[in-house]
Amino acid sequence: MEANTLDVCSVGSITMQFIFQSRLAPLALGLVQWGSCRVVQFGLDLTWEDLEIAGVVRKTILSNGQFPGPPLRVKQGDEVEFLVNNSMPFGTTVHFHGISQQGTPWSDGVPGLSRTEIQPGDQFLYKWKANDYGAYIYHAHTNAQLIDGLYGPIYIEPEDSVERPFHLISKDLGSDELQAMRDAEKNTLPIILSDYQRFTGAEILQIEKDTGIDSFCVNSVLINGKGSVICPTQDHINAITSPQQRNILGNLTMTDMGCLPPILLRRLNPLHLDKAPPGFYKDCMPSEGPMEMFHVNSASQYVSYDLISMAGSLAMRFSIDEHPMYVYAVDGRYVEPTLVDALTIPIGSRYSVLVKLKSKSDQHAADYTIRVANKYTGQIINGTAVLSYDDVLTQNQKSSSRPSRPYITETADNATADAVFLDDNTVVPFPVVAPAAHADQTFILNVNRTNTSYTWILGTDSYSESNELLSPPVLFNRSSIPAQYAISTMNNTWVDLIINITTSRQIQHPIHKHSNKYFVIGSGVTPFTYSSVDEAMQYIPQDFNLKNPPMRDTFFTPSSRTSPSWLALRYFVQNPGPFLLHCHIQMHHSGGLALALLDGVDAWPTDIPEYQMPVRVNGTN
Ligand SMILES: *[C@@H]1O[C@H](CO)[C@@H](O)[C@H](O)[C@H]1NC(C)=O
Ligand SMILES: *[C@@H]1O[C@H](CO)[C@@H](O)[C@H](O)[C@H]1NC(C)=O
Ligand SMILES: *[C@@H]1O[C@H](CO)[C@@H](O)[C@H](O)[C@H]1NC(C)=O
Ligand SMILES: *[C@@H]1O[C@H](CO)[C@@H](O)[C@H](O)[C@H]1NC(C)=O
Ligand SMILES: *[C@@H]1O[C@H](CO)[C@@H](O)[C@H](O)[C@H]1NC(C)=O
Ligand SMILES: *[C@@H]1O[C@H](CO)[C@@H](O)[C@H](O)[C@H]1NC(C)=O
Ligand SMILES: *[C@@H]1O[C@H](CO)[C@@H](O)[C@H](O)[C@H]1NC(C)=O
Ligand SMILES: *[C@@H]1O[C@H](CO)[C@@H](O)[C@H](O)[C@H]1NC(C)=O
Ligand SMILES: *[C@@H]1O[C@H](CO)[C@@H](O)[C@H](O)[C@H]1NC(C)=O
Ligand SMILES: [Cu+2]
Repeated sequence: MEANTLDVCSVGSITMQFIFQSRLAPLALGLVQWGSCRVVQFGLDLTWEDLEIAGVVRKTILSNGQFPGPPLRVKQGDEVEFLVNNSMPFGTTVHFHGISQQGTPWSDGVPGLSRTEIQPGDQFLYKWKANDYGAYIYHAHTNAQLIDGLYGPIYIEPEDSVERPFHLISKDLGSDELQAMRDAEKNTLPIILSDYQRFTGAEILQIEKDTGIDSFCVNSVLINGKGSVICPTQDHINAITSPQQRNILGNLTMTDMGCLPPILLRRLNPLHLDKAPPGFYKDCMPSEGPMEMFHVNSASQYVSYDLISMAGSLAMRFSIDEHPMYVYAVDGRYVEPTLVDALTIPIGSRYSVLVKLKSKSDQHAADYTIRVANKYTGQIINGTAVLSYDDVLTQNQKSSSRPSRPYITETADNATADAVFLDDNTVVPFPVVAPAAHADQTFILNVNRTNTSYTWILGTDSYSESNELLSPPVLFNRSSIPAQYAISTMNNTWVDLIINITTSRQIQHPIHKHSNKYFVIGSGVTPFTYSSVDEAMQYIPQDFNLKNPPMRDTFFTPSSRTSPSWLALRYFVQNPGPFLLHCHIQMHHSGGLALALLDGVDAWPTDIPEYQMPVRVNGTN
């Protein structure tokens, strides 16, 4: 990072006013242009208010009065100044998911590691550089506040010099069509998939303790914050219950919310079913909310969407009826485009897709249904939105047209024999970057439940809630975190993390790493009984890919349906500081499936800028 540029940027920004942007003023960004360096200023005022979502009124975190939060759009190379004004009655932090925070570990937003919570009435200025292009997301990182609604999309427009992969789609693409793809990318739109519960994060944590029941059952699937609570009949639920679910259920049935009954958790701890409030895993209460609509026009030929999962619990499978998608970027990095009909989004991942639009004469449906369905075994639930062409079909043409044809069913299965699903393991980055052939250090991190249905370990212990309260945070005192919750690495080295799923029947965990991305160099559905990747490669070389592995910040562990399994991640330590590795299922994270990576301990920053301290709005600090 060029210090000069940084200095100029800081000087340039001093006179700027932060703009607290809302949908009403979408172009109002605080912006300073200074030579080649832009400083983008963005303000988020957080409030805790009643909001109706999917027809249910509940306390929700609003960002500048909105849910989900407003989009942040910057250019690669920009300096971002992100001011959070906490007008809520409790502390909070904001994390920038997927942003590497190269040289700015204090802006990573993990309480206890990078900073303390922003107290009610305080402000905090996060500063980071948009080194990498692509789709990201900001979200709360304190307690279970993510599921209370604090999240919003980030898009970093690539520099012009970055090569796009669109020409790989076909040799026959004309320059018109390539230009249409470039234009679509420039106007890319976020589609945030999430799930909704009628209880707040804090309430859910309490219900888990009171009942002994792990929370995995939700009330609604949201698309850009919109959806409904639908209660199918028990007969319908029974009819679509899968053979795999039946196998687990024995003579029981899925609940009226489509969930596995928690009674199956009895072997882990005593349950107090009577303490579960209605709507926690059963007693479905239907309610209606708005449905999200995406308007397109065939004249633009292509449209681009950034598909983002900010679910708390579900694995979202996504498709648009009769519209295959070219997946061209994953987790904010280009890939060789792959044409698919549907894909599954691990919580926290981003998939950028180009969708070829139908010409007017090819539009045989009035509207095309966008389908999102949960792929995890624990619950049958789905949500829908609409892709609607603005080309003026007459009302007559619209009403005589047929419904659109699905690729996926409401249980996330293929609806046709030839529907193509994305295979994450075969996605090739563009351009390919190969990791080092050998790692300097290997950590085998066991994943297992502990003694209750809602507590987990990653490594040797269950990451304690009290680690969020460490003060000063670990960045300022490395010894403040007890040894069992952290591993240490040296700067400028290669590290292997083997996520060892030690028991069968765990759901696929979306494993997220803060700071820079990892290479997904291997996975397998057998027990990992080796001491390193080098050793494993002597026995099971077919389970590894060091040539062109996916580069991700979030990736599913492989299925452990019938046997323990494992996932091998290799990363380069280049950004000294404390960063979290964790499962992005909110209740697994809260239940301890997390570990602090003390990266580059030989080169930790000592000169931490003053702006990391909270700013008091009405005080002197
Ligand atoms: C910041 O928060 C304070 C109190 O928490 C509030 O009075 C003020 O209006 C907020 N500022 C903005 C710009 O929203
Ligand atoms: C269901 O199966 C369990 C044992 O698996 C048995 O104890 C119970 O009686 C059965 N219930 C019914 C209604 O058949
Ligand atoms: C789920 O899918 C079914 C079948 O396509 C549909 O009838 C229902 O409306 C969908 N649910 C939601 C909430 O969109
Ligand atoms: C889904 O795919 C499977 C295997 O590929 C196939 O056997 C099945 O018939 C397909 N389902 C439908 C509805 O076509
Ligand atoms: C996983 O956890 C269960 C329940 O606490 C325990 O019985 C089992 O021994 C653990 N397995 C491993 C491989 O650690
Ligand atoms: C689980 O273990 C922890 C620590 O060993 C203990 O504090 C807790 O009471 C145990 N919970 C149950 C339900 O046994
Ligand atoms: C750092 O934390 C350790 C462990 O809590 C404590 O003993 C030590 O005094 C702390 N150092 C400073 C400078 O605060
Ligand atoms: C990884 O998990 C397997 C069970 O799947 C276990 O046999 C093995 O000992 C574990 N590896 C380590 C290093 O703990
Ligand atoms: C850490 O290592 C990276 C990669 O080699 C290097 O660019 C960086 O300057 C190092 N950081 C420090 C503080 O030495
Ligand atoms: Cu998990």
